This record gives sequence, C-alpha cells and structure tokens, in this order.
Amino acid sequence: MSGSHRIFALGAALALSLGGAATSEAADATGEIVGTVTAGVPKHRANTVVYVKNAGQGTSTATVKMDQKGMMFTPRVLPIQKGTTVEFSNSDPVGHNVFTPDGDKYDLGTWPKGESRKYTFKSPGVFRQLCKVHDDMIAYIVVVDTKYFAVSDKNGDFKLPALPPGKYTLSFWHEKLGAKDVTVDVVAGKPTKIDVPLEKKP
Ligand SMILES: [Cu+2]
Repeated sequence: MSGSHRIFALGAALALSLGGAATSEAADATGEIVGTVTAGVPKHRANTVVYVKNAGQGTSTATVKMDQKGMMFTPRVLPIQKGTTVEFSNSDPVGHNVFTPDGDKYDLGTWPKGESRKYTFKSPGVFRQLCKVHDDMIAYIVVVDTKYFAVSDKNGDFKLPALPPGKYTLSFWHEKLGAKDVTVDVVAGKPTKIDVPLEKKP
C-alpha cells in the first residue's frame, strides 16, 4: 500500500440565481407592458399591431426595411412611427412593384433584384402594400403616432418598449380580426401583463 492520499478537488458548480434582481433604478423607473393576443384561429395570433393610442410623440427619422423575397413581402405586417421611411428592397430574381391604394396612393414603380425604393410615411393609418406584377402579394404598413408599439409573434405574445408609469389606452389592429382598445395602468418597475381576446371581423 502506498499510503498516498488522494485529494479530491470538489468541482462544485455554483448555480447562482439572481432572479428578480430587486434593486430599483429609482428615478428612471419605467414600466413595461407584456401580453398575449388570443384568437380562435391560432394562425391569427401573429401579426397583431399593438400601440399606445393618441400619444402624439412627434415624428421619427428612422429608416426600416421591407423586402420582397420568395414572392412575398417580408415582414407581412410592419408597424412604424409617423415620419419613418421604409426602404423597399427586392431579393427575388424577378421584378416586383410596390403601390398602395390607401392614403397618398403612391406607386413606386417596378424594379429588379438588388435595387430599392423609399417612401416616407407622414400620416398615421393602415397602408396596404401591393404588387402590380403579382396580384396575390400583400403586406400592411401600420403607421402610428407613438414610439411605443409592437407586433405579436406566432404565439400572440408581444412586449412594448418600457414606458413611464401611468394610464394608457392601447389599440390593437389585425388584418383579419377586429380592432380593439384596452385601458391599462402601467406601474414603475414591474411588467403589466394583459391578455387580449380578438374576435374575427363580422
Ligand atoms: Cu411582385
């Protein structure tokens, strides 16, 4: 027997859970709104636009993209703040057009892969995006008068950017479902959770 001792180093895995870190950021405390849109037909849970109604928060100077790829507009539903410029690109090997029968009724023309056209949306509203070359293509640009907006994912879940505590009216819009307004109280430092059932348009 060698009498040698083995030293067992204990590789202790410390799982350090800091869940719910409670230190408040004091003056900057903001609340957020998270929620779920429920709809009878599961595929209708996605692409609901959620926004703070009549917030009057000026105009954005941002530019965001809407592509045409695989013979579809992507994303299908794009919420933006008033003043935002949308750059319409084409990733398909065929020419696509972009026009809308809504609002200013623009027609941006037809262009090939790799090129793009831009349009600045100055007024709130829902603007259908259509293609004269392919009449089954459609998308919706929803222009809102607030910087607080979101769009629901395939499960119906959405999360608005953190906003100051207070009482808000949220508006909901979906291409197939009815529009709806909901009043919420936002509290500093914790999420406000809401579930919003939307019915199919009559
Ligand atoms: Cu097209």
